[in-house]
Amino acid sequence: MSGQEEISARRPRVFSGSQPSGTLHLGNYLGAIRNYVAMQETHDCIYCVVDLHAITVRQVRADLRRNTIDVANAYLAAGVDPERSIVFIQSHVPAHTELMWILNTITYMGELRRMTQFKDKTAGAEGESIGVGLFDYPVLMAADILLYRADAVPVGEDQKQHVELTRDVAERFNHAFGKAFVVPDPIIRTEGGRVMSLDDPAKKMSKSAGSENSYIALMDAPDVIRRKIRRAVTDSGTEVRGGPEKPALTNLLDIYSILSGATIGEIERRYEGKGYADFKADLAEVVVEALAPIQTRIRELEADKSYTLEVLKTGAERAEAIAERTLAKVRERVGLVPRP
Ligand code: ATP
Ligand code: LTN
Repeated sequence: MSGQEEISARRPRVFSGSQPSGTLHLGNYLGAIRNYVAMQETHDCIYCVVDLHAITVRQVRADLRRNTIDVANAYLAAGVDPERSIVFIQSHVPAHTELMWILNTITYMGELRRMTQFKDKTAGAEGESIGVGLFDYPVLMAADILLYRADAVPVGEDQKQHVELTRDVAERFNHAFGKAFVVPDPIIRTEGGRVMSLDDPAKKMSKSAGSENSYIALMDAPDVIRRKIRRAVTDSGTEVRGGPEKPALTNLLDIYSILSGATIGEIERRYEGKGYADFKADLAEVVVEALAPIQTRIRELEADKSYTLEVLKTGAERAEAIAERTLAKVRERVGLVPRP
């Protein structure tokens, strides 16, 4: 073990990932990436661009390539520090798919069939033409997390069920074969854990579903952000006051609150006697200002592509060293003969 690893072994470990399946949006930032950055203060962090998850839905080759680098750039621009954290691309470390195979043998069809994301993504599709990868998606995610013996997994609310499945599979393996895995905890912020779509507050903000007006992309220009927020649906009434009967406004208040640091109550008081239009105009400026430094940094990273590639190369090497150690133990536990 190197000196550096000995020191870092004292801190709990974090693993998380985002898919390069489209443009990252404000929901990804508030629900996940913001927490990736914060957790570097207390944890050893490993952040992955999960390209093998993205291909469970058909991707255009050139877009997948670009989106993969874009997600890495977004991590770095938001404040993930490659001196402290490991940043890498999932497909660069083959241990993920190898562990997935082994975990497949102890995961139940019934468990996977109950996953909400699977049900959502296959709603209306004929069973005969649904890809096996979409079904098996949570097992690859379990492999991602368990390979690094992660204690904590920062994700948005929608991924909680997958982390719970990961816990079940880890416990099942440890019980059946002897301890090899750490059972991880999901870390979900109440604030920002579920940012809703701008045109339908019943759906989460998403990059793969819904129209362009339903989300704010990390790289949206200021005028685009202003237009999208102006057009965002609001509830009936005129008062700027949140609550369960006003899901659309509550979502906008949440975004305002997280990005400005003001409480919902403070914001409501600020807009007493004013209408939605004033509130939305100010919210747009809050979002524009919050994203500006990230956008600037992303543009810098795009101008010098070699930096990100170097980070990803080093990241894959460091990740692989950890992953291979876990995998060796798993092989031994299962009874696979070590390669001479
Ligand atoms: P899609 O948006 O296309 O459904 P996704 O965003 O769920 O895909 P990822 O890019 O892998 O897929 O998600 C990255 C992280 O962002 C995950 O931790 C996920 O839980 C979180 N996340 C995604 N959408 C939201 C949202 N609307 N609010 C909060 N967090 C979100
Ligand atoms: N399924 C996750 C992405 C993901 C992930 C992971 C998150 C893949 N592997 C491991 C945390 C830990 C999603 O957000 N759609």
